[in-house]
Amino acid sequence: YADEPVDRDTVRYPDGTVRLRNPNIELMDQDILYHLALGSGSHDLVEMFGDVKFVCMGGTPKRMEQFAYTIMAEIGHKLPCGTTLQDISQFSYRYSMYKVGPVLCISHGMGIPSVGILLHEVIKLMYHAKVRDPVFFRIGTCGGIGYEGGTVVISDEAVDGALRNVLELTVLGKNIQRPAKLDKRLARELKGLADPEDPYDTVTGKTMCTYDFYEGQGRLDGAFCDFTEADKMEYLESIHKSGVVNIEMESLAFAALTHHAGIKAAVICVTLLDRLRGDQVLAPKEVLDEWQQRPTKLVCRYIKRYLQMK
Ligand code: R2B
Ligand code: URA
Repeated sequence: YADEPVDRDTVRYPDGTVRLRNPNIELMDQDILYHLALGSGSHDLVEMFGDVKFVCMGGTPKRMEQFAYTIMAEIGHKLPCGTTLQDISQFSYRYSMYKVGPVLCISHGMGIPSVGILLHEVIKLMYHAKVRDPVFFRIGTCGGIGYEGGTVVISDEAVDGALRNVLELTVLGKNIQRPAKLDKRLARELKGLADPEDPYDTVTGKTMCTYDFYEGQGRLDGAFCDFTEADKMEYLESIHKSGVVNIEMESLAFAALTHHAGIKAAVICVTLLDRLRGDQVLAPKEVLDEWQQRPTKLVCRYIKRYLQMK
């Protein structure tokens, strides 16, 4: 497919397992996945994670725990009698991780650095566990550009605050860029699972990813603001014209690092407000909670379809 990441086959082994683009790892006696509280020496990672097929990430530990219980009910996964789901990364005190059969549910915190550190370790986890062809999803929240609160947005590409389709990072004092590509076919398949009966819209478009929630997203309501409302609107209207449909804070790293690893990935977020109309998240908590279930439903449908097809 024209949309497939060009280097997926050079990045993975022929059996679909993740090949690490780092020769150092296999030379190490053991690899400690510090922020996950796991290690290749201390845990049998193949035994624990070898059957994983889907990795679902979202910002908060609570939401990912809820997602784990939802997907458990949806796919009919049973826990041993009298047990509850355990947070596998509990003692990292950083991220939370729940495993429900082939689905791994992990919280990623806020922002590119947080999701970036996690992705390094989860991609290595996939390698150590010999997971084949994993699919990664980010289920999140965002600000809509021209879409009211409660709209589901599937990203077809991620751009930074200057509309560049790359993740830039400083390595050994030099700036390097990695293409922030998402799997367009997966995005189309997800869009195809939106139910016309859903009482909200599901749209596809370009996602802007910023390093900040306030000034970085053109908000007037942070602790600091050195621009006018007219400047803000001019910027938001201009990115809207360039095809940006939403703004959030992780998609650039999520797209760039999964693409670099040859892993299929999608980002599905619900808008909490229309940024063309305001800055503050005003919807009541119960409404926000219901909205946040919406991207989850799409991902559940995708996973169920896949498991039924097996
Ligand atoms: C969406 O929501 C968070 C900020 O409120 C951030 O993690 C994001 O991408
Ligand atoms: N998350 C963001 O990053 N921005 C918003 O406006 C809402 C949620």
